[in-house]
Amino acid sequence: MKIASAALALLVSNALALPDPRFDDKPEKTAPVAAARVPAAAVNEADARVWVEFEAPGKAERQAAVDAGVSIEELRPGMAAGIAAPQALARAKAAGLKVRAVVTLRQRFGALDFPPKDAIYHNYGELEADMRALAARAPGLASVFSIGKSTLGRDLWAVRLTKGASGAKPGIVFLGAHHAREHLSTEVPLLLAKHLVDNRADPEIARLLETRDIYFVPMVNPDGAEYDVEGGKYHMHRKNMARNADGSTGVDLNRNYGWGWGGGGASPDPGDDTYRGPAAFSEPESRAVRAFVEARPNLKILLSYHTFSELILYPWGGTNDPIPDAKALSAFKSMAGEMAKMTGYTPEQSSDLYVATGDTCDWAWGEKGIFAFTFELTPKSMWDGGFYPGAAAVQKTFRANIRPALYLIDLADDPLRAAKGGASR
Ligand code: 0X9
Ligand code: ZN
Repeated sequence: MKIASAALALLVSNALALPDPRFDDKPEKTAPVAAARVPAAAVNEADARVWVEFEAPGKAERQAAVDAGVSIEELRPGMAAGIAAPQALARAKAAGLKVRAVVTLRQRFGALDFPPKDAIYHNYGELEADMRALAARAPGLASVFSIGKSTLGRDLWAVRLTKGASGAKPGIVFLGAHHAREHLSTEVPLLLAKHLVDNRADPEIARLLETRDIYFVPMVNPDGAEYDVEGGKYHMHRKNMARNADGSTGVDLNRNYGWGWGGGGASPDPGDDTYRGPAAFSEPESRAVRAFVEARPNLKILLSYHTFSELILYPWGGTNDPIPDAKALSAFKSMAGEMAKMTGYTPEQSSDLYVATGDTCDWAWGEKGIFAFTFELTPKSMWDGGFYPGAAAVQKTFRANIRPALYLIDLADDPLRAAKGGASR
């Protein structure tokens, strides 16, 4: 699509945009189906990024790589590996990293393809259809609305589950797909929303639906997610589809939030996979999440799903310091520990993985006092499928994540309860 017609389509779709949803005490009205379609993503086809493996006996080496602009994807004993633009690789080498292997992404991953073997995963259109179907079969409980527009003008769809008036109810939000290629992170919140609706007669779920205000935004980065499966091939794309000043594509939305923005582990180089953007909240997607959160002061807990590595992370991620509030820290640790027992995932402070500034959870906790977690879902490693673990991973990962989700929804009335020894009643 030529620029002029793409811009026109964007204007048309923006003209049809709904007003920002405001916090109120009634279920959202499900948004009408928009007439305009968004333009197909246009991107430079040449991909110069490489897969790089280097010695990493400790966190210092991981941090040096992240600071050089490498996006770390794989940890093995004494080693780490990830994706680097050519300039990030050069910086990593200059920083003294002992590089053991460098191969092109295509050499490393081959020609991966989404459909038909992975057709169970939802693309953007299927996601919207399923969310609408969910709202249609649960009137008075489920509603679908847009929290804003993506860079290319796609609606950022949310589903809200709550029974009856909701103004005073404590809230929780589950986010997916800040990172384009992390498709499982869309499936889990979508399937969780369906699970709650389909099991609304279950006494425990009925109680939560009556007493909590529950939101799901399964695809925060629809432009990137759509591009990642464009043409029936996986593109290993992480960022959104912003066109950067130097002609490169994309901002890392999990480096674009406004708490500690611009510090370590978030690249200033637009070509890097961890590019933080030209300013905090420069991107419509992160701004939409901010506006959504700010309009709902009842939100007490946020869970941002990512893949992969099977980790449960809590703030801070932008500094090695622990959060200063000892009681809150004890609650974070206890919640992460409980959910680790339920899933087999590893609980740790985000920065134990590596220090990276501008992520969703540091902002949500630092700015808003929301108990915010990052889940790195299955698989455990690149050898088990990495970002593309196949169809079988969907149900398995969703099932593993039901109990932690219910646990957090329950705790939303008072997350500090966790510090006092658990959420059981
Ligand atoms: O780097 C990220 O954004 C997350 N990992 S991912 O492989 N999904 O990209 C981890 C974020 C954890 N937060 C910090 N370390 N700040
Ligand atoms: Zn991620």
